[in-house]
Amino acid sequence: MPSLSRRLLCLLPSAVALVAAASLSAQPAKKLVVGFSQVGAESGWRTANTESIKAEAAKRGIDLKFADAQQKQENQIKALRSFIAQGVDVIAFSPVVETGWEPVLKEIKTAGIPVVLSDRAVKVSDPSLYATQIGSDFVEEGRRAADWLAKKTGGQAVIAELTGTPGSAPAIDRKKGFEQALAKYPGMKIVKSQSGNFTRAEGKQVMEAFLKSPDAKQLTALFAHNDDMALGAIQAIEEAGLKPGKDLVIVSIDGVRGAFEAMAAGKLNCTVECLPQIGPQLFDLIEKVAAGQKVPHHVRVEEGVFDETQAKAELPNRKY
Ligand code: GZL
Repeated sequence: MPSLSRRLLCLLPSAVALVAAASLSAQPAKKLVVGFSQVGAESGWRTANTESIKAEAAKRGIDLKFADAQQKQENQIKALRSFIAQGVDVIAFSPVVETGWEPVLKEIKTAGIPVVLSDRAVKVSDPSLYATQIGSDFVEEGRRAADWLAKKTGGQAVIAELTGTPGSAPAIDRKKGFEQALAKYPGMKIVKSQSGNFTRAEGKQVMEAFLKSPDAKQLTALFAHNDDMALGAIQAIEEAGLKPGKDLVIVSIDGVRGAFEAMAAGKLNCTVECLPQIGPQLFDLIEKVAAGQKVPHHVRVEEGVFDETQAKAELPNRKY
C-alpha cells in the first residue's frame, strides 16, 4: 500500500475522535429539570416568593415544573409523585404543613431524587429524607413581634392573635416565639387566638368575630402571623367604628408593601420582615445538590423589623 495512503489511514482514528468531540461539545449542556410544589397564592408574600423562584429559574435556564397546591397537602403530594414519574433532577417544595410527608419523601428517596425544602419546614424521623431547607427563623420572628409590642405598650397589652395555617411551621413557630417573649412581660396576655389561614379574607372574618364577642372592649392589641391577615383585620376594625393602629396596636409579620402603606397611613404599627425573595439562594442550593455537593442541612435567611416610624422612608424601597 503506497506510504501516503498508509499515512492518511493512520490519521483516521484521531480525525474521527476530533469530529466526535466537536459534535459532543456542540451539544447544549443538559438542562437541569426541577419540580417545584408551591403552597398556593394565599398572600402577597407567597406571590413575591413565586415570582422570585420563577424569575431565578428562567435566568439560570432551568426547566422548572411548577405546581400550585392551593394550600392543600394532598395536592402537593400528588405533584411530588408526578415529579418522580417525570424523572426530574431535583424536587423542591414549600410544605404547607409540617407533618404527613414521610411516605412520599421515602418514595422520592427510593427514586434517587434529591429534595430541597423552600421556606417552610417538615417534621420527619429521618433528616436524610431531604438534602437542605432554606427559610426564615419563625420563632425569632415571633419573639421580635412580642418584644416590639412590649416596647410600644410599656409591657401592658390585652392581645388578640390571628394565627396562620394550622400545622404549618410559620404558624407553630411564630406563636411559640411570641409566647416565649411574652413570658418576660407579665402585663401582656393573649386572650383570643384563632386561625385566619394567612389570608386577608379569613383575617377579616375572624377579626369581625373577635370584635362582636362580649369581652371585645378589653382588647388593646392585635398580633397577626402575617400582613395579609392584619390588613383584613384592619378593614374589620374600621367597619366596627374603631381606629386600627390607635384603639388597637397592631403588629404583624412579612413586610409586604401593603403593610408599609398601612403603617404610613397610621393603621398598622409594626411588621417583622420575612423575606420571600429567596430564589437566588434557593437555586444556588439546588444546583449544588444536583451536582452532588455537600450543603448545610438548614440555611437561615437574615431579616429585619420595620415600624411606623420608618414606613414612609422605607416604602419606596419595597419591591413586593
Ligand atoms: C413564611 C411563609 C408564610 C408567610 C405568609 O415564610 O411561609 O406563608 O408569612 C405565607 O404570608 O402565606
